[in-house]
Amino acid sequence: MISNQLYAQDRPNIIWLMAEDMSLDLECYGMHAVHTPNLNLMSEQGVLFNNCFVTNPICSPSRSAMMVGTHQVKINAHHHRSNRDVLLDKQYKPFTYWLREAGYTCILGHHGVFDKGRKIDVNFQHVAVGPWDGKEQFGLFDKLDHFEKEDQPFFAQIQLKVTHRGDWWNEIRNQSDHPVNPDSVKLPEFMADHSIIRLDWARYLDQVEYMDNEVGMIFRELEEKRMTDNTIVIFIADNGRCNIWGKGYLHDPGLHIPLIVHYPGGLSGASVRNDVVSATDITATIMDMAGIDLPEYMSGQPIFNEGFNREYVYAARDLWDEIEDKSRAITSGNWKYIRNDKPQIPFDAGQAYLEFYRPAVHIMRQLNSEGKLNEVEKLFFQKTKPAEELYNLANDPLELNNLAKDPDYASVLENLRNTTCVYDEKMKPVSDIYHPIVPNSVEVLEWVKNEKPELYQEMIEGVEIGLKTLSNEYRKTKR
Ligand SMILES: [Ca+2]
Repeated sequence: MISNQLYAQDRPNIIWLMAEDMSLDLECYGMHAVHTPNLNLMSEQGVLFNNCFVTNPICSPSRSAMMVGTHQVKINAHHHRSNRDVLLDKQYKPFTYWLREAGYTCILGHHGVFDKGRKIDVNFQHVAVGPWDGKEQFGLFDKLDHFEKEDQPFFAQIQLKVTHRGDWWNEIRNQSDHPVNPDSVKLPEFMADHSIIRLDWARYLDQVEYMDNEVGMIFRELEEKRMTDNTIVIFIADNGRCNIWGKGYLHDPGLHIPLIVHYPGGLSGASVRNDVVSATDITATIMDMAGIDLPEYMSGQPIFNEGFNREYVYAARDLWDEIEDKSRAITSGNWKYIRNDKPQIPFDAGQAYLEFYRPAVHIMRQLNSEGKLNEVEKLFFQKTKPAEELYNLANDPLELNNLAKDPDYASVLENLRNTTCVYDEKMKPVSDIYHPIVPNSVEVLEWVKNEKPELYQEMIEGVEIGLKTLSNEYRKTKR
């Protein structure tokens, strides 16, 4: 342990910045109408990845996989917010355990970012701060909110939560010196061009700009503390944007995330990589950069090693609140295959939580009922899901043309279908313990419908009425 700590002094600090619920919606990835000067600079001086994907399109399963560096299905952490009272199977450890063993101080959050950035959200027994033995002690980090010289080498995981939908979005937009003009945004083709949808998109980009500013603040702090050269900064998201086909879906707006790595002391800048990377590879990369041998169980691989050779990212959608779905996908960056084991659950499943947070769905549902959506806009509102989906991402990046039934692509389909089965086998859960949680969003939605019909009507008309405040109010009525 002592020798590790001595050796550790030469090791780089590592900061992992994780934006919430964001797709490749940055200026440096070509998004229109948004200005992200700090992330632009980070990518100019660092390495930008064009094909990074999470292993589940929502928070907790995705974060569980990243925390262990192993696919969430394999470690039985794939059901959203479930199994929080279940121990991580003893063969696995959170990667912060290994970092601490190697002499790193592990820090969660930052005092200067929105809401302090302390979200963990993993589906096994854990606490934020304290030691870990996996039996009686479940601490993932050593301290909160500040990285200092005496913490070196340190690992800091900072959540940039502002981009997550919440009651603060209007306030952030109102405070902005340069609110994004709804007329300047460019909506993806699968969304209806409607003033409320444009405004909602602009509001989202306002949060992205706020978040970019937070990234700039972290870099300034590194500069002031003279840590820039020996600190690796990694920027990533935990899942895609909370909008149509995004968060919750195995389509690219749900799975495809930004990844930028900045390390002036060790990586040459201004480079772009197009090979396919899994979010679990980031975990492996951090351990590798900290000089730690990777445990056998890790499904992630270090992305800067010569031997890095990922062909596919395997992703899964399972329980999310009251929707017990099961779908699996693989992507090579050029091709995407999705197998929907429960095709009877439609894409627009009426999930209570999303009713509160997807203005575009309400608007487009209404337009659909009036027969006003075009063919690609209508896809989201199919009565059932196709059992299989196949997309040629090179020609069809928006995944509008399902080729699964096209005989010309039968062999591609067959190959990807079989490869998915290989992954199903490889990532088989280590146990079948299943302790699902029942969210109260279903009851709150019913209550709003019955007790606050005017507010409910506003929601249907595209106003994001939010869940948190209403949920608190509802709880009081139950006392
Ligand atoms: Ca998230």
